[in-house]
Amino acid sequence: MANRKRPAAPAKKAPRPSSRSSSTAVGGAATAEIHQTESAPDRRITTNHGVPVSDNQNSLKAGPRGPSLLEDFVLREKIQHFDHERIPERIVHARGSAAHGFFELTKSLKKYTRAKVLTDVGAQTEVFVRFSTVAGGAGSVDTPRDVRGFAVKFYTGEGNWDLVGNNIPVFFIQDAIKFPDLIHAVKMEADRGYPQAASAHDTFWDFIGLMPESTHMVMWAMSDRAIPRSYRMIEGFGVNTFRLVNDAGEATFVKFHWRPKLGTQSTCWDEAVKIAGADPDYHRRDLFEAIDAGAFPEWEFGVQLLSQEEADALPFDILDATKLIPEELVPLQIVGRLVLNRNPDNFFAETEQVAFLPTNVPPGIDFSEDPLLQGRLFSYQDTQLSRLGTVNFHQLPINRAKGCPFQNLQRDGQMQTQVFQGRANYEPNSLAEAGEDGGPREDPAGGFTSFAQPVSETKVRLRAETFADHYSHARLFYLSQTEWEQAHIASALVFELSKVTLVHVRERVLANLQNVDETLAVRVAAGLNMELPEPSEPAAEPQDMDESPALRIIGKYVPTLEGRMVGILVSDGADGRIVKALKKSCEAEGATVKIVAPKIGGVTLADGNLLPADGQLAGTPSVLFDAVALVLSEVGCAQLVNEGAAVDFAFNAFGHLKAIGYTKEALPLLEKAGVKTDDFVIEVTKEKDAFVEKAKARLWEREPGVRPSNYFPAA
Ligand code: HDE
Repeated sequence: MANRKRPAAPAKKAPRPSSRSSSTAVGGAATAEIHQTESAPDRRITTNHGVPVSDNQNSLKAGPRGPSLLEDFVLREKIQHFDHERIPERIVHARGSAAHGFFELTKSLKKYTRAKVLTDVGAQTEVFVRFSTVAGGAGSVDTPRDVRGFAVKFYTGEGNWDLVGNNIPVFFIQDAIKFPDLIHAVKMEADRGYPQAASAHDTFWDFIGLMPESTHMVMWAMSDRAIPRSYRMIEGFGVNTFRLVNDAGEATFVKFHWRPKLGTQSTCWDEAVKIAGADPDYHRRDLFEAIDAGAFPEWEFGVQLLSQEEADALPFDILDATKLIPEELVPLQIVGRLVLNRNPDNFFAETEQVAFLPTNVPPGIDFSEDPLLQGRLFSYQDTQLSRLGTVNFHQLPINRAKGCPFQNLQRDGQMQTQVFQGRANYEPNSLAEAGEDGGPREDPAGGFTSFAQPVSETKVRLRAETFADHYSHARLFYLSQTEWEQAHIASALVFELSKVTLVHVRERVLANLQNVDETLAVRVAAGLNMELPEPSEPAAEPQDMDESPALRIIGKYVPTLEGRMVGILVSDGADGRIVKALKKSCEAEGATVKIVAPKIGGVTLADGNLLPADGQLAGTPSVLFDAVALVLSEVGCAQLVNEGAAVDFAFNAFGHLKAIGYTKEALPLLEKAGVKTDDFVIEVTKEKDAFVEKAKARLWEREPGVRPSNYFPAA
């Protein structure tokens, strides 16, 4: 036969060849040998309509070298289905990762709500949680400077409750009508199609400068909150103000919070940029691997509760999503916990098709009049129709209500999967009187009711006077930060504005920043080497508020190795006893330890044993670890001293303020990398494991020495 070319050799563990002769083509002609698998009758491939498929390797052709035949329904169906595999990605929050788990209530909120998910202490409610970035497309990297979505679907016994929040408690805009403008401005620019997943460009900062209400959120977006270390280490916030409504119909305002058990932790900006190259799936992999290894991420669930009177007494409007309620004014009460303990089985079916709707609330949880929230109440249902293509998207397994079968008289529509019985598709009906099933009915007592908020106003297109203060909370946030965090905000602003080509846009932002804090504006102007323009005229004079330490990360940082990753760089001839001791003590503190070696096959230790590597040096840089140790032999170090990846390994770990453990043989490499000895650069021996304590934190005091520009001029 003409075509005798063999396909690639099957993998080692290839299944047995088919019992059907693989050298007999359709029509009986001999053809190339193919790799086929034999199937049990109940595991055989069929078409989508159930016809068993005999050959999944060859299309139907007029002879082995002839044209393909139109009648090959097996080929056509397979290719056509493939052609339609993608659905429109989310217009925002396109890139995300998700997991299953449960929510458990630890303290009843019965006084405030009749929602059982918040009153039944000890009860576990199934959840599906999707984390995301906002600006980039579905295929973008995990570590840009961006807000992170934190969307939780609670499958409660009274219907799904979707708490669709972010890792930042406020938002850029006050009114939903500005959302398309905001998103157009931040996404890639319309003519050139870049930058992807980056706010550092003209149109974003143009919009921000012209929308002073965005200043508070900008402070957060420029802070380290926007470059998290892991999805497992972000806080979550419901952002908008909601209401809880109790059995008596009384309402209490509520803000929802998630607090990570592993502590809130971020990366350095330089590190985040390098991680994007080293592992674009950094957060996705981190979440998946942690859950896979049984290290289930956990959050505390907290609420801030306040009555109408307490809300009225605050010097800002709780309906304005650009404001937060400082915990020092209204304390956070921890009332539950969230545990993620199962990875999705299928990314598309679950993570991609999950549809969150802020309108999904069980009886006892209600909305506020926040004009941003009000717009969201329309948007999400609408976007699901365009993304998932049918009003029946709620029937997809990941979206379907669980533990409370839904029933109503809505019928038909594309992709209807329910097969309804009987004639009752309307009500009222009296079919029951004839012995037929009359269908479900409304439940005035148990059903969802809206809080009876009195409304009697003139129709207007106006922003409330109480929304006019755009700077007090931005100032509160900035001044509540530690000096390190303030420096990071200033340098993030310098970085972003340095990518802005329009000088007048930079000037406008500088003019606005002066209403936040004069020293911040001076620093940013110095970083841009620009004159500080006149301050802009604020719509309302900014007020000084009491600092809120709860808004810091560094101040709240939990020193722990729990959920962290330690990398040990080894060379041939290294002392295996030190590696073993280090590994043991780091793992005892909850860390995952990875061995990095010049070659993936590993190294031969001083005692002659082979130590296999988890990562090869060039592909496993130190940015992927929270702390590193260099356990080298003299010869090994001499080889690595001229290896760029090894020098970068040490240089970056130092620059990213991490603890570095070293054997004295590794000193020449540290020297080459410009690593200076400080409290966090410590010798490791088989007896000394002081490194482990240091590995739990970063040495912020090192930063002015490695990135002095962040600290100039001093505040
Ligand atoms: Fe969203 N947002 N949003 N958003 N949002 C969407 O719905 C929208 C806002 C948030 O993992 C979309 O299913 C409007 C605030 C998250 O699937 C869309 C406004 C907060 C996710 C939409 C906002 C969020 C979305 C796109 C201003 C924090 C991802 C895809 C009025 C509380 C959910 C989708 C997931 C997704 C609209 C503002 C959080 C277009 C109109 C404020 C976490 O409907």
